[in-house]
Amino acid sequence: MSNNDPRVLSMFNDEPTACVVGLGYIGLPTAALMASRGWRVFGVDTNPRIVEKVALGKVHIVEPNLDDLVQKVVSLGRLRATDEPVFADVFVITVPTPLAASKQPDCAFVVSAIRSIAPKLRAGNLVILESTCPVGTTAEMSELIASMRPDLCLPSRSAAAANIHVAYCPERVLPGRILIELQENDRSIGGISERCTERAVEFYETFVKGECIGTTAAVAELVKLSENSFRDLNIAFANELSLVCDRIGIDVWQVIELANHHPRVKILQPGPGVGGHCIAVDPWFLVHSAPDLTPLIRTAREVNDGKADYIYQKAHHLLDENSNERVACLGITFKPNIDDLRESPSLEIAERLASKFKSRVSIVEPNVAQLPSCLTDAGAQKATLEEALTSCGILLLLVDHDEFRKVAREELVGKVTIDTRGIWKSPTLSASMGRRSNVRHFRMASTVGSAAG
Ligand code: SAJ
Repeated sequence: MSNNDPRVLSMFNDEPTACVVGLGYIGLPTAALMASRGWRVFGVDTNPRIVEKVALGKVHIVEPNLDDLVQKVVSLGRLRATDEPVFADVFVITVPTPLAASKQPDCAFVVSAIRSIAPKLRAGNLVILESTCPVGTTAEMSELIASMRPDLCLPSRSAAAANIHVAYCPERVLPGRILIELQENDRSIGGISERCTERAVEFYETFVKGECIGTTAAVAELVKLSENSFRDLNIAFANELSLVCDRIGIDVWQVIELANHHPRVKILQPGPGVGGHCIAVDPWFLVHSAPDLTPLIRTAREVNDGKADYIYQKAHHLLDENSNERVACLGITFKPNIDDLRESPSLEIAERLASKFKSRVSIVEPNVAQLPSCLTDAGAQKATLEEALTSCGILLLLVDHDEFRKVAREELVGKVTIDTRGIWKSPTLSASMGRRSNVRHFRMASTVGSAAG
């Protein structure tokens, strides 16, 4: 059945309503998209500033085209922001599941979201959990609702008699492409019972163009953890390779580029570590579920975290060696061209340098209006790219923002650089054969992401 097909929506009722709990990076785009596809949506958040903003048709996150869509659906009255759940046909939970200091998953927000919707549930409702969770959480949430609402029948008690449907469907969208991927990506949709899966698949087919694939809740939970752990492992391989190349003085990007000419090899890119709220976090959920069986997944996390420390030590050494020079940290977000600082290894490196070297540290971050206080309190200064290129002898490239890619190589002459993303690297041998004398214009401090030339 095609997307936005009236027959699909009519499976719910004439004007189906949904309550999306958690208006963050996933919840707000999901709520806005659903509102544009025939749903009357209530977006719920416990943060009054977010509710206030969305109620005015504004957004609190940077994501292409989201501002226009939210403005449109709010002005049409299809999306309303509120601070507590209302009665609806479908409830979608999109709250964060952070990692506790002990590296254990913290599902407190999910539990409190479920507690907040439980009083509003009515027979026939569908409850969907999208937050990344340890395996078994969806079933536990079904049981939590059962304990709070003995008047309802939950599928974890009786699949046949259930009058509330509960399912898990992880989000898998990439920041920067969220509105596109929300519609186009395939979805793994796992109910507590077969009937729950069917209902949830019907729901997603109202706004997803990708394939909606039914499974069980536990499988869908593990699929999500596996996807992000797989990517973390692959990035860890690239990061480990970059350390080996640094020690023996070989350009890691040239190695990767050439290895990737093999038809069955696709090595990812090294960097200053892995950030974001997903890949840097989710593998620990798997490790937590079976610590004795997951040495590879744990080690990948440690390798990626260790890369940030390695870069910090390199920069520290350079600042010690060049005691009259200042360092510019270029980029502090967790990946390029976004404003998201969550779990950012670049921010961690900049913060450690700032606490040690104070005003010798400048920060260039075009996507963030105000530097976090951990940097300013330590004495680091915000600078424009031009200012940094003029006043800093050491350049620490941490994020491959478009602005940094455009820096002319002549601007780097005489600077000491650590290019953790390989954007200022020399051309590969084959590409540079005819112009090898042009390759080495500036002093590279490290082959961790730089060409020795
Ligand atoms: N990174 C590298 N080298 C690479 C690729 C990425 O160092 O070759 C780093 C990035 O710089 C960044 C981190 O990894 O610090 C994560 O970036 P990402 O682009 O790989 O992923 P996220 O965190 O933006 O989104 C991931 C995606 N998951 C997968 O690709 C398996 C996305 O599809 C998920 O929806 C998202 O996690 C999530 O919400 O779970």
